[in-house]
Amino acid sequence: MAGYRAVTGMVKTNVHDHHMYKIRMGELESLLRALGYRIVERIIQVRPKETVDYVFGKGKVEEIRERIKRINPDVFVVYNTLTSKQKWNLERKLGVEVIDRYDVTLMIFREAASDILSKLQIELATLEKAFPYVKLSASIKYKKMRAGFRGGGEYAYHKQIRAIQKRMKILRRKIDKLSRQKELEIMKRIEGGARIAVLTGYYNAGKTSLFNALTGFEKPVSDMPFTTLSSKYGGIEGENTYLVDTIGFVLDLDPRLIASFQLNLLDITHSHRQVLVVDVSDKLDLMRVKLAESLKILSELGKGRESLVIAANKVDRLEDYEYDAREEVIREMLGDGVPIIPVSAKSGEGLRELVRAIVRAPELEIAE
Ligand SMILES: Nc1nc2c(ncn2[C@@H]2O[C@H](COP(=O)(O)OP(=O)(O)OP(=O)(O)O)[C@@H](O)[C@H]2O)c(=O)[nH]1
Ligand SMILES: [Mg+2]
Repeated sequence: MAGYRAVTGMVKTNVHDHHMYKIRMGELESLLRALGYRIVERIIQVRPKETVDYVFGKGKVEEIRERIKRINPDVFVVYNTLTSKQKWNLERKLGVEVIDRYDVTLMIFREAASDILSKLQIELATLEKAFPYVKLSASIKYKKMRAGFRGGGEYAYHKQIRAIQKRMKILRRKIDKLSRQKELEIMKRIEGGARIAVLTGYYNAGKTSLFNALTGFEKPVSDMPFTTLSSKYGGIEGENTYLVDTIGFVLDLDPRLIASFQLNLLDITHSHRQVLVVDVSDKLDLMRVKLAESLKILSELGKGRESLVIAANKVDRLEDYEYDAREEVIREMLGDGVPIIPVSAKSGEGLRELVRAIVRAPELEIAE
């Protein structure tokens, strides 16, 4: 995909937001760059509400059309989540493929998937996302055909829809079976008396790097987003604790993605301790949003602060005073009682303290 050009766009509905939208857009653009796209233009409209037909307002769509015509990109990527109707209308109006943030995430997942389970989940998520759009476009085409010649289109339309439905059903069944197996394995480990500590956090935070440093494994680590899709398990030497490396989060995570990757989140649900890996070398604002969203996801999965440990990773990239400023922000957001351990998976700094915080018995915490 190298050399492909993308224009990005966003309808910003919060008129008071003068800064955060740039950070969010920047994150989307770095995902696109990881896929090999060059960002050639960014179009923002400030509008209290998205429009039902085009997301953007009518006048703005005309302006976008002119700009797209001049730039001639390969794709127009919209930050906002698009309905099938909005995607269809925009594509007709602009004459270019239009995708949203969720599509971009799925594209990256597809590139990263190497195991069977991840591949099945991505195929299902992609089909579920595409299905309403396929239905809409097929029905529009079918209606047009019927107006012209009657018949013909209907058969092909139903056949295509049925084929997709059948495939989704097969995928769901396979994933269900694997989920049950996985849940049994998790329960077996717990019943064996092991304590489960899960490494969680944003993609590229350094979860796998820490996992490797603590377990002695050599699982793949890279700058590419979502290097890890399915969980990895390993013991911490000398401790009755299983460490689990999990799939990363992404900003404004789509609920459909969470639903499709439920299985991967089972590890968090069943864990005794959650180690939230925070990349403290991120810009302060970005770190703050990521942390807030991570805490929200963890609490939605039923995990509170009492079992949380913060691994403030990549301290090797910071001066001491820079780290202190970040720790202060984290402390402000979490309140007292949650251990914040400065670590570097790269230099090994703080790893011993991290292990101590991970294996500490919950009874002791209450007494402290
Ligand atoms: N400087 C520095 N770089 C680090 C550190 N830990 C991880 N990295 C780098 O950060 C990038 C991401 O590391 P990973 O361990 O793959 O991150 P992850 O959280 O597992 O990412 P996903 O699997 O994509 O969710 C890699 O380029 C690592 O080399 C650290 O302590 N210091
Ligand atoms: Mg990883």
